[in-house]
Amino acid sequence: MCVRESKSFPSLWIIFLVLGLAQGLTEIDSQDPEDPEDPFSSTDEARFDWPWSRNKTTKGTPAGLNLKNEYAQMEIASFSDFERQPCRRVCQQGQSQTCYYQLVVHNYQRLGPECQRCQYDERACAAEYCLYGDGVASPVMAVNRMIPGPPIELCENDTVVVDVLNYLGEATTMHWHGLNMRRSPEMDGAPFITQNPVQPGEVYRYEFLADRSGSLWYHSHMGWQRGFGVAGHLIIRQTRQANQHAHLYDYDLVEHALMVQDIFYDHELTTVRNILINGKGRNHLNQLPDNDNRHRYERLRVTPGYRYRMRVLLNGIANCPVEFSIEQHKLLIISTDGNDIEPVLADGFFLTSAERFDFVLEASQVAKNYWIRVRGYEQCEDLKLYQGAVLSYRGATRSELPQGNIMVSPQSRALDADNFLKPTNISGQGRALSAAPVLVNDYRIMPTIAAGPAAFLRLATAEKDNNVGTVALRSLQPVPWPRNTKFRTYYSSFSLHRAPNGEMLFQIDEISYIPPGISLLQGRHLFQDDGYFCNRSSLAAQGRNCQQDVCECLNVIRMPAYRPIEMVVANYMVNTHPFHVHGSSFHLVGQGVVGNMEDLRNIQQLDRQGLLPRLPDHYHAVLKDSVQIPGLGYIIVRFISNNPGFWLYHCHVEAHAVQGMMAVLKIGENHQIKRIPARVRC
Ligand SMILES: *[C@@H]1O[C@H](CO)[C@@H](O)[C@H](O)[C@H]1NC(C)=O
Ligand SMILES: *[C@@H]1O[C@H](CO)[C@@H](O)[C@H](O)[C@H]1NC(C)=O
Ligand SMILES: *[C@@H]1O[C@H](CO)[C@@H](O)[C@H](O)[C@H]1NC(C)=O
Ligand SMILES: *[C@@H]1O[C@H](CO)[C@@H](O)[C@H](O)[C@H]1NC(C)=O
Ligand SMILES: [Cu+2]
Repeated sequence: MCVRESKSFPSLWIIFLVLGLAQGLTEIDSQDPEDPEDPFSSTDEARFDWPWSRNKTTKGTPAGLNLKNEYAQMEIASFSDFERQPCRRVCQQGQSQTCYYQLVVHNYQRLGPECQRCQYDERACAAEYCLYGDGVASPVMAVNRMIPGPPIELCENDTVVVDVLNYLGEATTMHWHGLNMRRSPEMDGAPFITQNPVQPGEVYRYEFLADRSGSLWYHSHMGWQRGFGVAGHLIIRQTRQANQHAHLYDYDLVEHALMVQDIFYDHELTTVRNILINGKGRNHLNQLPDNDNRHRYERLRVTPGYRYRMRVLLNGIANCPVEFSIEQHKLLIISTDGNDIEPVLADGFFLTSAERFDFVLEASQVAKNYWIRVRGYEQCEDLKLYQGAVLSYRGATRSELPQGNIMVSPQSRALDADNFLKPTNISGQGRALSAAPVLVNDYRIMPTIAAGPAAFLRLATAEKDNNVGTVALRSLQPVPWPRNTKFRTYYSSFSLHRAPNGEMLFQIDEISYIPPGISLLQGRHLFQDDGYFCNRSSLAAQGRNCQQDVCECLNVIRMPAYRPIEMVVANYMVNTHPFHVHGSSFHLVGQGVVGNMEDLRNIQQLDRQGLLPRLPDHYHAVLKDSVQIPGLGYIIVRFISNNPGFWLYHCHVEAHAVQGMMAVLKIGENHQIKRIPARVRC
């Protein structure tokens, strides 16, 4: 009998990989930017029908690919960047496809031997799979020799089949951030929750329906792998008719998708070293001016007169939220976390780890090169980290960099400019949100502002500037629950506990998370009596005082299925945390700063006093999957628990999650959760 979650792959794969590398080298896309396939020479007729620049999808389409096992016979060129993947197409109603990908996750080197030519010739960098980074050599983990990993582009309703080949020396899983895996909870990629990790030398097949559109992403959910490079874009497009923002832009190019990420050197995890944009950026250690030609920046090219949809995601590892802006350009923000919003014209926006914003840029300025600017906050602000990329107009000198430095003054924050989209109170920042209760160091001193819906409406026009808080964004769709719905409220907390031995423990509900030994989804019959689980109330019932003791266990919060659920999540810490749950997107109906809470009873007390206002239903509260909890503040999120299963709930700062800031939402009873058949492969 052989019952296995994943199958080993023979050493043949290694040969394939080597062949693939060789082929990749001979097939280098030596496309000159000026050749006839140049995106920027596309004619006006093509402009609406074909949103992508490099129209090559007709080549290399495998014919008659019916049997799933035939996937493995596919051309090994698919190891690379999926540029010719047949699912990369203009989406048409009713023409869904099955899309196959191979993601090889492997150890690699930033500024490795592939980078020899790149040091002298910028164009050589991409072609030879050189990961130039900031020009500092370091071991990394890549996907198909790329960081970020190859973008996956497909259409809503496509079936996605991804073989993840684990060439690392450690176990891995892949999470599809933004997909709720309603039909296939076992494909969520949460280690020991929805699957057992994929061991080194094994291949695991993920298979799921792309049942929504938007800017999503994939990333490893094991340890720090996401921070070393195992992450990429997952872009799911709609038909033009279904796309409510289609009229706002002319192009939607994958080369305008940016991943911002903070990095470490040499797997040394105590200090953030730099922020990169699509894996590139200035090296701040060498003291060269920002516009010195020896720096390698990501370059986004645009043609004057056109409007471009751009997608930005923050793969944040340390506690390093960032602000994003483009010199001399306004950004029309149209979507967040893959969900369309009423457009907001802004000078920039602010991202916490895992958040995404899509915006439209109109190439309406003088044709030259402009800085795309990213500035780090919290830990990255302490280290004065910032990064640039280049917005390069057709007609500007191609090899040149914008004049001047990336930041006009590294000390002055763009946040102080008008019209910035930002979350409530970036820690340490004074005037983020005028409507929230004023920060005080003692929770009993309460603000005098009126609570209630009116308070929120003032967000959009805060007294001194026009900054808009994330909570003030409006979804295009109304909320999915009827009027006057009664929500069941769960109070939860993010906190830091100093253990008697001095160890700092990051916690949810004052519990440090310990993963189970058997994946909960598959092994749930083994946990029938719940004796293996804990939560805040079960520990309290046992007389445990988690404010004094160190509570470390498998924190499972039970929620009934198919009910309106509300979570009020308080942050006892001064620094912010990105909140993320798997299995459900949520509507953000409240976000604010209240001061030092220290105990969940205090936030419950504030709520009873009506001091934690919720947006009214008619507001169309924004739909998200990741959001920042302000320092000494809270968020209120709502969703319908219509996806029974075991779903991770955690901080999206890796350093915090790894140290215990994680819990599980068990939605529904065992019998309501999908039975997961064992996958037998002999
Ligand atoms: C791209 O390919 C599609 C489908 O083959 C074709 O209809 C379209 O004209 C092509 N566009 C360009 C700009 O070549
Ligand atoms: C996907 O399926 C949904 C529901 O069946 C439908 O409304 C939508 O138009 C489909 N999208 C595409 C691109 O076919
Ligand atoms: C935001 O937080 C900082 C420190 O946590 C505080 O000094 C500041 O006053 C707060 N701002 C608001 C508007 O509450
Ligand atoms: C806490 O755990 C106990 C025992 O497992 C369980 O009965 C209870 O429903 C849990 N409470 C919550 C809110 O999850
Ligand atoms: Cu955190």
